[in-house]
Amino acid sequence: MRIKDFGINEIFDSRGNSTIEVGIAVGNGLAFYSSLPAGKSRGSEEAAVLPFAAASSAANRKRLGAITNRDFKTQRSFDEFLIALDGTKNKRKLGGNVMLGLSMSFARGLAAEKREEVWEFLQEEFFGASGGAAVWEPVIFSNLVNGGEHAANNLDIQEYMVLAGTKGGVKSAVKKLIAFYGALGERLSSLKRAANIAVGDEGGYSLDFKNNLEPLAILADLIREKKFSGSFRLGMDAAANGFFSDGKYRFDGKTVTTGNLAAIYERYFKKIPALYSIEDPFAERDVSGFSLLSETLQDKIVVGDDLTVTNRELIGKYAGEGIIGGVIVKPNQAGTVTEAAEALREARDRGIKAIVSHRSGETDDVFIIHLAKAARAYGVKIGAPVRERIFKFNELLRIV
Ligand code: 2PG
Ligand code: MG
Repeated sequence: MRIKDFGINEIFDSRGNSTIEVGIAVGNGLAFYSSLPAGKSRGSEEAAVLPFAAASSAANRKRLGAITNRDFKTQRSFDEFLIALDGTKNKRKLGGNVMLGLSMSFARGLAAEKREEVWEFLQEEFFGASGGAAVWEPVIFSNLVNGGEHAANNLDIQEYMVLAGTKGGVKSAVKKLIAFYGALGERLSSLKRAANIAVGDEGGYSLDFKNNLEPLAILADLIREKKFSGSFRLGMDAAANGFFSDGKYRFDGKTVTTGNLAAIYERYFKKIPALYSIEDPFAERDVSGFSLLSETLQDKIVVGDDLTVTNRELIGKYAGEGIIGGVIVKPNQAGTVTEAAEALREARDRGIKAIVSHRSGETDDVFIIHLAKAARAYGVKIGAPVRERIFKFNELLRIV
């Protein structure tokens, strides 16, 4: 495919922050657009994000001019060209956001040229014709209580998620999640005597709690009462970079060590049998915590996010050491579609669970759902089933 022209526009994400939309024109009047989400709790090794002004500066447009009027036959060859053109480790020259926008738009263009859905094209390009399993029954990681950097409440833990299985169909899972979200709102407003409950960045409820355990206990009780135990489990994203400093954690108002925190999490898993996964339980630099906790968890998983930043080598390393049983894949941590696909392949080859994820600042772009389907990923992490988050749920309904 040959790119005739490209454009970078300023748009706004779900927090009202500036982000970019990147388009390519490929001739015959055809153009393809992609928009970029933004993280707030970020790993230090994520691909660089250039603000709109720098992304669309004359100097950057000049550098990017090299992609026009050149033939690229595959997604990989286009992405490798971008990576070489940028030439930095963290994509700070062209901007990881600019590169991923071009890369996603290029994938959309190649898929259209082949008259295929984006997921079909990605599957053939990166995951073998069938992508592995014949059916795809992703677990939906839906964040229903928000804390940490995503909310103004007193929770240190960033996300309390319901993990909804889709063996009975995506529609039935989404309907159950929506009903459960409503029931949870009513339960919280009666428990906390609050007529209005604030929501956080990903649509989950964000009022104050007694401690970091209380939301889990409330969720587990409600799952039992609603008789959803067969289809719902629970997960957390601690995003522990956010409450780590000087080698210690600030948790429930106390300063605790890595060992203390591991013991606290172990207690959570014992108390709440429905709890299945915990993401970034320790800061990305505190790898010892990950090994401490994974040793004690048997049929539960520790998931890497800020720890692994959608990087194939890091995923291979930590999966190889047995300290993660799952990994978050966010294309904008990596900066090209090819690198995100490689991260997914690495997870598959290492036998750990991959969960393709949104960011806390989102747009209406649904590319990640196609990537997840192409890879037959274990899960998709897409927020509460409301507001701007619903676009990803609706794309799942359409393509699964
Ligand atoms: C996370 C994400 C998404 P952010 O930590 O997993 O839920 O948050 O996009 O702010 O990094
Ligand atoms: Mg995370």
